[in-house]
Amino acid sequence: MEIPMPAPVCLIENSPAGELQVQQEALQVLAEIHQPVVVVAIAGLYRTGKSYLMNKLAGKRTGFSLGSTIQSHTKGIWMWCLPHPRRAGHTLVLLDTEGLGDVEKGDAKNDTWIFALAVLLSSTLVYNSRGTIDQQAMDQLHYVTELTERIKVKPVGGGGRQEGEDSAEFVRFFPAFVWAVRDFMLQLELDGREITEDEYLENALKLKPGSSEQTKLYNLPRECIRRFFRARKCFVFVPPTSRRKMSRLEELQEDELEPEFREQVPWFCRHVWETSQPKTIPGGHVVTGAMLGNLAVTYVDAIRSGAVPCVESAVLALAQIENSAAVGEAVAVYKEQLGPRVALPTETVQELLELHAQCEREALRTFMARAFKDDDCRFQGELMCHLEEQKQELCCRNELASSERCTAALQELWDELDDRIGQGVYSVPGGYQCFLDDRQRMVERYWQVPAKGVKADEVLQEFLQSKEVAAQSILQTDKALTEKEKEMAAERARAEAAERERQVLQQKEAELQQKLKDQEHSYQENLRQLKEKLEDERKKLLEEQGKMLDQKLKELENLRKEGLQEKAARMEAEIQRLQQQNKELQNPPWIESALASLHEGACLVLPGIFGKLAGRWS
Ligand SMILES: Nc1nc2c(ncn2[C@@H]2O[C@H](COP(=O)(O)OP(=O)(O)O)[C@@H](O)[C@H]2O)c(=O)[nH]1
Ligand SMILES: [Mg+2]
Repeated sequence: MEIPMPAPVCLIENSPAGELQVQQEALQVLAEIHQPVVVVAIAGLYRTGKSYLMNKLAGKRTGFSLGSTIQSHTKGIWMWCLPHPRRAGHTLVLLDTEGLGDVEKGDAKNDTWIFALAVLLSSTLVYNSRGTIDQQAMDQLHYVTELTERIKVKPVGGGGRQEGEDSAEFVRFFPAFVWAVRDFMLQLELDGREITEDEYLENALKLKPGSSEQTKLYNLPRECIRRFFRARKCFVFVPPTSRRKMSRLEELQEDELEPEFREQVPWFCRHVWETSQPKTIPGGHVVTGAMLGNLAVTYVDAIRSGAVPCVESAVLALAQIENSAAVGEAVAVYKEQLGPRVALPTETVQELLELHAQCEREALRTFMARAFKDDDCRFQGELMCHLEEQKQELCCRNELASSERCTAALQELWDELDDRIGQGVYSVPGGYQCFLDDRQRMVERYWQVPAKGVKADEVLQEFLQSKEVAAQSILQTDKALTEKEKEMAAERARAEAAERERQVLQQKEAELQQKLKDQEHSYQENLRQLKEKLEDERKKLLEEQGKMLDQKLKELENLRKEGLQEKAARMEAEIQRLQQQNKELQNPPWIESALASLHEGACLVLPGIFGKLAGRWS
């Protein structure tokens, strides 16, 4: 799928009046993107070459407009969606922040929010600065230290969480961090030894021992970056051209750029394209373009209402939207699957139920792939209900098709007898027996009509019953029979009718039993797929926890190396808490409760399982 997006649009406006607003045009673009998105955001002071670098990531010469152009620009977050250059089936979403720290462009009080939103919405965050990573560059990163007040993980009243407990979880869902240092003129050296860019960054992030106010201030941004961002990377760039030509940068040909710069840019782009992950929410569910739009709306709504955006609440809100859409999509898949396969009437109910089961399995699979955090199985229950309705309707249609075919066949066969009745063929002595023989032949021919479906017996019974008056009249006028014989013949006719009736009832009862039994199959399929999904979710969580644990262990080691015992002790406590959580993940209570919820819901929708399972569960 190619998104026709020739130029970036504003996603979140930071108006001069100090209001944040998600832009409809951008939302419409996102709503059409059903692929997973890899979201790369860039932040940093204005006029540090961010937009220029983002255009490189887009693989375009122009796009995000550069600060040097006269046109006035909306502050906020700009967005450009492109087919991902390295990941088939993914969309690359570039988010450029406009005007961070630019007081001339209006109110700067929302800048920290813009930065927080860039963090919340991206899977890779590029922090862009100029010169060297010095104290000034660190001071400008106050945006990072302020994140603890700008992002909440758990909703308020989330059960007495301790100070710092929330930010300890940032690393679970924060983007990868890339520091781009522009106009870097120094040698990459440390104590006379050549170092890599990453070593340069890590060295700049070293903490100082001690507890003076000054040391605390020095350490804070460094600590935050180390604690919040698991993957860190650094790229340095020389100035792209001479100062004289800088304002015409966009117009310059490649070969007019500084050769070293021309080498550095592709390294950076390659890294971002190849290592940036699809955006996920906590729990590991992958975010599509449409979901990204909803997330932006949820976060901005929270900020506008004066609250601090909360990740778990946003995930829950998103889950409502997605799960509801997943029900719709699953029902559509059911119909789509059924459409070409179904040829009504089917020979037996069994055949129809098997067809239903196949389509149901696919529908459930679709639902499971899209839904998440349906902890109480409300949406799965809803789907179950819809599919049960679909099945009922399918059965009705099947019966109707069968009835119509059988009635038509009988009518056609009967026409012949009707003609003969009209011609008085049976109004002779011995005519009744003759009629019975003809009728018997007609019934035999009826049995040979193919594909009559499930209503064959019932329709025949009703049909013969409707013709009984005519039969009795032939019987009564048959002069070859005595009164006594007529009585006996009438009695036989009644007995035969009763026997047919009994058989039809028996058949109906058997079908009913079969349908109920089929609900048990339906439930088992629901249960099987839910179990699979829950297990999958558990594994994803374990994986997420594992990565978090790795990061914290690494950080612990660093802290010990740097001789920061107190901080190391705190990190150890965090690690212990994580390990405890990991243990609980061996057999998490939410699995049990989700399965119980499913059963509860199923009992309401599928009475067929009720009798069987009630005893087992209560
Ligand atoms: N010195 C320098 N200027 C740059 C660099 N990249 C772009 N510029 C110029 O800096 C100005 C601002 O660039 P822009 O990308 O709009 O910066 P932004 O405000 O951070 O998005 C423009 O005139 C660019 O041509 C760079 O690496 N070094
Ligand atoms: Mg810009």
